[in-house]
Amino acid sequence: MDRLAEAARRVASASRLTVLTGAGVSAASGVPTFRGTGGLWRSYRPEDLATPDAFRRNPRLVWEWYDWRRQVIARCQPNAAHAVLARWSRRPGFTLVTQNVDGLHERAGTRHVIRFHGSIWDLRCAGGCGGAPPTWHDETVPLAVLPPRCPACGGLARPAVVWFGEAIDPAVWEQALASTACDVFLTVGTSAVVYPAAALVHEAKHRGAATVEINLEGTPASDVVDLALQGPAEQLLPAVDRLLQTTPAAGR
Ligand code: BJW
Ligand code: ZN
Repeated sequence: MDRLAEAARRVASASRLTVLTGAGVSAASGVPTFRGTGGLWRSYRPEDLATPDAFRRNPRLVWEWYDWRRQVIARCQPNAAHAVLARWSRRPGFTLVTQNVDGLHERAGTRHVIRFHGSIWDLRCAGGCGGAPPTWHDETVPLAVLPPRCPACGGLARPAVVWFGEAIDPAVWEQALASTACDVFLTVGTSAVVYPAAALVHEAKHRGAATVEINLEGTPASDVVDLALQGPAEQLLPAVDRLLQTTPAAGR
């Protein structure tokens, strides 16, 4: 059986399907990935900007990066990969864990989304003053003032995202971990190098899930999963979805 048919067979027979996505899912929408061609902004690596230290040193520089990304994302539309996952999210037992902060899964209508690294559209008080809501939503592009300020204390606001060295929100971590108790765990468009997100596929396998990867190229996860498919998510997911229509099914 070819790999696409095998993926379709596994997805069709899963009562509990969990999908982990990364930046590659949004690449066809025009959202730059972090690593690889076009992954750099003004020659900074994400590891140099997405950190509390970088923000302490130069909040304006970090906010310029986020403001630029917000402007890019605001012009992007969900692609065929997002659309397939949105359709699958109507199945009972479906969970989507995304490392992406762009909100494109939600814009495609996906249900049961766990935002592992937060949202680029949410802000919070960098000083944690307690006077403002824990996070607030702001889709203004470009932002009127850089860096933006906390409405309660006037101190710096920051993106409500998870930076290197920061812990995943414990409630989010619990939900993501619970989602690894599934029949099929599908990882799509992630380089699988950033932890703890990259640990989820190992956990799913440990718990007995069949594991499948869709990615343009091989990743550290490719050696772990039961089935690895190489190619663009925006083509392979629709191809799997089309095969599902003809695969004797469970759970659809
Ligand atoms: C396509 C495609 C197409 C393209 N179709 N595919 C050494 C070992 C292990 C861990 C560590 C270590 N040293 C440090 C750490 C910890 C660190 C870490 O993992 N670092 C690694 C880089 C080594 N992790 C952390 O710090 C985490 N926190 C933590 O560990 O806390 C501990 C703690 C506990 C208790 C208290 C306190 C602390 C936090 C990690 C946060 C990551 N944050 C970011 C930024 C989020 C906000 C923002 O967006 O600005 O998350 S970094 C960035 O990487 C972002 C992404 O979500 C994440 C993953 O990237 P992703 O999605 O995989 O993108 P790419 O670009 O890497 O890959 C795209 C892939 O798509 C490629 O493979 C392409 O081939 C493919 N592709 N087009 C299909 N069309
Ligand atoms: Zn404040």
